[in-house]
Amino acid sequence: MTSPSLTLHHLQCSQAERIPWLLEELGLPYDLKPYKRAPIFGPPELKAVHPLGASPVLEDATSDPSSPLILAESGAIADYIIYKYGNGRLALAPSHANYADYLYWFHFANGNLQPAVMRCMTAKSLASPDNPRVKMAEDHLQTVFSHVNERLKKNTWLAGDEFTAADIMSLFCFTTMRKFMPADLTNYPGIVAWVRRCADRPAYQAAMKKGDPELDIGDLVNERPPEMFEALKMMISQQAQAQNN
Ligand SMILES: N[C@@H](CCC(=O)N[C@@H](CS)C(=O)NCC(=O)O)C(=O)O
Repeated sequence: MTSPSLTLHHLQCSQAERIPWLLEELGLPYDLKPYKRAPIFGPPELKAVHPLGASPVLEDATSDPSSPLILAESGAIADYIIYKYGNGRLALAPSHANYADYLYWFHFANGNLQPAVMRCMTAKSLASPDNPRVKMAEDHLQTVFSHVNERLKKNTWLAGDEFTAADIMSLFCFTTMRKFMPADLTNYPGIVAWVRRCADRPAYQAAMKKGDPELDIGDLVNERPPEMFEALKMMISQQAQAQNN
């Protein structure tokens, strides 16, 4: 097989980190094009790559360098890489006893976990802590985190005994995303132990060093939330000042 020619359009401090991690685990070559947030959302240059201006975006020039394939959506990108260049590694095959677990937890990341964190983040940014909608969003997030915690108290990895792309898809919500939505993991020891198992993997460390050298992995894996993303912290304090004036 010819060596793949892959470029990752990588928004720093974002869920885009999933894809370099996957590629490092698979030992596949790639170029990484980093983009800084401007100051909170993606910079306009990302819109030139994909209409949504969101990241990750994969550019695959392997078959046709003059007209590379452009693919967004981290789940789709992960499946594409796994099946096109990874011989199915890091996925479980239909014949595997944990096939359904793999599918469930792979899709749970973007289908349930991340929306629950986003909902909580949005509710908290729009209303005061005692607002019933904030309370509902927090309760739901607790239910979702408890569900993941129970799974990880009984299993080393989300799909069972094997590390898979389901782990890669999910980690961001418990690490880097907490720089935007400061969730405390103290009550979720199963999740914390798994987060540390993931962060100990050389492929994760290599990917973070390439894509997000400014992020402190030690800070991301604590039970207590990591330092808030600086531009968001500033925005929140400016809003608070404006309300007080
Ligand atoms: N569902 C998409 C979400 C992509 C997405 O929204 N990425 C965020 C980073 S966490 C982004 O690029 N935001 C910048 C913006 O929307 O301006 C995926 O899984 O790839």
